[in-house]
Amino acid sequence: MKSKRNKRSWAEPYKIKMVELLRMTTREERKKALEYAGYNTFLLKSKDVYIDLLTDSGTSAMSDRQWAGMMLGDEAYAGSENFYHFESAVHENYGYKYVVPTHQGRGAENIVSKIMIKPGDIIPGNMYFTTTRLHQELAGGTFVDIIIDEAHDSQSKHPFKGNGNLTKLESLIKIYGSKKIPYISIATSVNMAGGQPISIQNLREIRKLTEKHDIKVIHDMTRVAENAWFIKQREKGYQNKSVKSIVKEICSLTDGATMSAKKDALVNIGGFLALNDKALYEEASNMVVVYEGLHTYGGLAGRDLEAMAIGIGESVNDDHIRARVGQVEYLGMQMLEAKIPIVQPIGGHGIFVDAKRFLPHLKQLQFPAQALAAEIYLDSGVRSMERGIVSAGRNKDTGDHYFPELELVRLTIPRRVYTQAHMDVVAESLEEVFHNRKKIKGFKMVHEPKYLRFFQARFKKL
Ligand code: PM9
Repeated sequence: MKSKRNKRSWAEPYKIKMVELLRMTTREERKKALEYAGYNTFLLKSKDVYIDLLTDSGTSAMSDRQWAGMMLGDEAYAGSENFYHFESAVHENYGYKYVVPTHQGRGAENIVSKIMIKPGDIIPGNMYFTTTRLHQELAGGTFVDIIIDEAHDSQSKHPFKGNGNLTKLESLIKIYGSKKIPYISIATSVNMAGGQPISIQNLREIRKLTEKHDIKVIHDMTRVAENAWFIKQREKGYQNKSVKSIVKEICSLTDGATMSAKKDALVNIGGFLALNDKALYEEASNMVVVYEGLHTYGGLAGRDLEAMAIGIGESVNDDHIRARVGQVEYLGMQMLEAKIPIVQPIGGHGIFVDAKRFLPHLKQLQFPAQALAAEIYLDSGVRSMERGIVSAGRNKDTGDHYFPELELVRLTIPRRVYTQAHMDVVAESLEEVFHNRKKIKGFKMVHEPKYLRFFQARFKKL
């Protein structure tokens, strides 16, 4: 047996105080559940799911401190004590000057799009995200992808596949002029690319170029701490810096941010819009009363704001992030050992299976990732999510499907929820499905909602 003397595991910096019991199902029950759900994992009942890797959004386990904070909820309509704790947490950990709470990330996206985008505007960004792009479009804008080409290639091992391509950005500025570009939308840990980070160096270069043209940088900081961890691992000069200081440096290179606190910030509900510009903040804090609630609660209860304030602090702790990303890597390594095609490098919040390579016998319009997600659920009760042609939706002007290069199934790991043994079960299931892959049939879409179709679309087996 190989010696373990020099090995150090990523083990969790917490222990379990309370458990939630799960229901195990039979294959026959799962077959029926899939039919009921129109083969869309979003439409399954969670009681029918064994290991839920649909999303890392709002699915984290809160700490005892966060639960204790919930009991300190000051449920005043205006000026709740918890709002001020939350505001201080944003100042201390992210450094933005002003903040407006929202019920979740898309609430912030709605407000920032409404106050900054005019019809006809162009919003460059490092790969689209579903809700972000939709709000930009609803405000009259058009999103244009400026991420580096490597991000669209599941097998490229580029260490910073979230980087923006400066040449693409410069040419957009040349074509449209800076007056038509209200801001550039920069995500940390780019979700649709597989949870891939952007480097500080690239962010600095983007900052320099956009400053020259008086264009703002709005940061989608939903998974900023995971991005900071990869910077610490991969970028020269950052090995001895804390995740907290790297997070703050990232934020300092941007003018404002939208945040879905349901991810990195370890809460089940919550988000915010942060801004450095006072006039924009005034507009946002006025707009929030139309869509979310007063600017000191933004659609959240006082107790939610308190949990978010505490979660923000916990999220930038190095030990927390080491274990969080370590668990994702643990699952990814098992997939690689089994020769299952996944996006590489392994990302921060989940394993993204390349459905085009997994099911080469299916055409993209037969929805391979949707079919694969259904098959994984059928095999083991593990719920995952399609991140391919269904998620990409249709071009708002032509009505045609987008055909994204990446046709992926996302196995998203909730934070502080599952154990190493759960990860083993997931890997074993994927191996089994991979072994039987040739038998998997494609789908046709039989119900297609107008907005964000992946949430509610229904399918039939071909
Ligand atoms: N992301 C996710 O599962 C939940 C909804 S979409 C399936 O990945 C980014 C990068 C996100 C994100 C949500 C939002 C929206 C914005 N940016 O869900 O509205 O990953 O809190 O945030 C989801 P909310």
